[in-house]
Order: sequence, then structure tokens, then C-alpha cells
Amino acid sequence: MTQNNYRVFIIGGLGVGKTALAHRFTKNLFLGDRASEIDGSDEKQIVIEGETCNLDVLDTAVYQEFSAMRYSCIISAEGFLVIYSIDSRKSFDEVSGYCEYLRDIKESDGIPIVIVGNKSDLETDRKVSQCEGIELAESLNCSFIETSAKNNLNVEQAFSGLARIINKSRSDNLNYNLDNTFSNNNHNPSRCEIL
Ligand SMILES: Nc1nc2c(ncn2[C@@H]2O[C@H](COP(=O)(O)OP(=O)(O)O)[C@@H](O)[C@H]2O)c(=O)[nH]1
Ligand SMILES: [Mg+2]
Repeated sequence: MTQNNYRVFIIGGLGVGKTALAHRFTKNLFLGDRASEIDGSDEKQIVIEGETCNLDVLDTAVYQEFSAMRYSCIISAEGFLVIYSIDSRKSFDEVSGYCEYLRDIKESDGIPIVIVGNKSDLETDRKVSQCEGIELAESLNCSFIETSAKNNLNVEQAFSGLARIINKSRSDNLNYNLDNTFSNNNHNPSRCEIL
């Protein structure tokens, strides 16, 4: 993968807004209920630390759960958005399992992950406080942000924040590998950042 290319994978429970977030970010559209009909990959150029970069966004459909396709998407991605919906306690409870699943597949505890509490516009239906989101992210050594794909709140920040974390991880790994005679991707500097 070239320096200016970032591949990110979106994961989370059914209906949390993975496709809606991908569409809001890449096309600046909110598709409402039609979002569930569309899954796939898309890309967008953004500027990170003064450089124009290409972000490949992989949004795989539910039917691909545990498929070889999903596995290879995860292997090829450098960073992950783990999404829950702030109006669903169940989706929040699933977050740590997804993080563990990704870390198992990537065989590293240091992979860039941003935990995203989506549907922040649904304040009156909120079941998970922002504090709980932050605490979970800290305990899992991940970054955190709340978004609304519907109202276009913090969507760009979630993706660009992840790209910045990937950048940092690339240079950390490079320095680590240069500083050590053995090369291993498993060192784990603190990565918790509230975006
Ligand atoms: N209120 C609100 N609804 C959302 C938001 N994001 C997605 N949705 C809705 O949640 C439902 C599921 O979204 P979808 O993107 O298909 O979820 P996915 O299964 O995670 O891909 C759809 O009806 C979307 O319109 C959001 O930020 N706010
Ligand atoms: Mg979807």
C-alpha cells in the first residue's frame, strides 16, 4: 500500500449505520432506509497533515459475515471503525467482541481502531452515554467519537482521525522495527484518543 493510500474497514452490528456512514463520508448523502440496500466499497480523497490521501472504505454486507471475502477485507485493511448506535445497548455490548475479533485476525493488539457511537441525533432515545463510550474506548486502548450520519456530525472527523492514527502507527512501527533487531508488529503504545 502506498503512503498516501489508506484502506479502512467498517464493522459493527446490524442497523447501526455502517452503510449510512460510508455513504455520508464518500458521497455526502444520507440514504435513509435505502442505505440497507447498498453495501460495498468506495473511496474518497482527503487532506491529512497537508497531504492529499486516498481513503478506501470497505463496508461489507451482513451476509458476508465470517466469509472468506470478509476475512480478506480485514487482512487488507490498516484501520477499523467499530460502530455501535447510541440508541442500542445491544450494539454497544458487541463492540469489545468486534475489537477482539479484529485483533485476532490481524494478530496484533496495536491495530488502529476508532470506536464510533453513531446516531447521536437520537438524543431522546439514547441508551448509552458518551462517558460509557469513552470509558470502553480507554479500556480497549482505542480512540472514540460520536457521529450522526443523518445530520453529518463528526463523520469526516471519524475517518480523518482514523487516517491520522494509521499514519502514526506506520511511523511507530517503522521506528520500532528500526530500533529493534527483531521485527514484530505487536508492541502496544497507548492509542486512546478522543477525536
Ligand atoms: N437517526 C439516524 N438514523 C441513522 C443514522 N445512520 C443510519 N441510520 C438509519 O439506521 C438504519 C440502518 O442504517 P444502515 O446504514 O443500513 O446500517 P448497517 O446495517 O450498519 O449498514 C437506516 O434506516 C438508516 O437510515 C443516523 O446517524 N441517525
Ligand atoms: Mg449496511
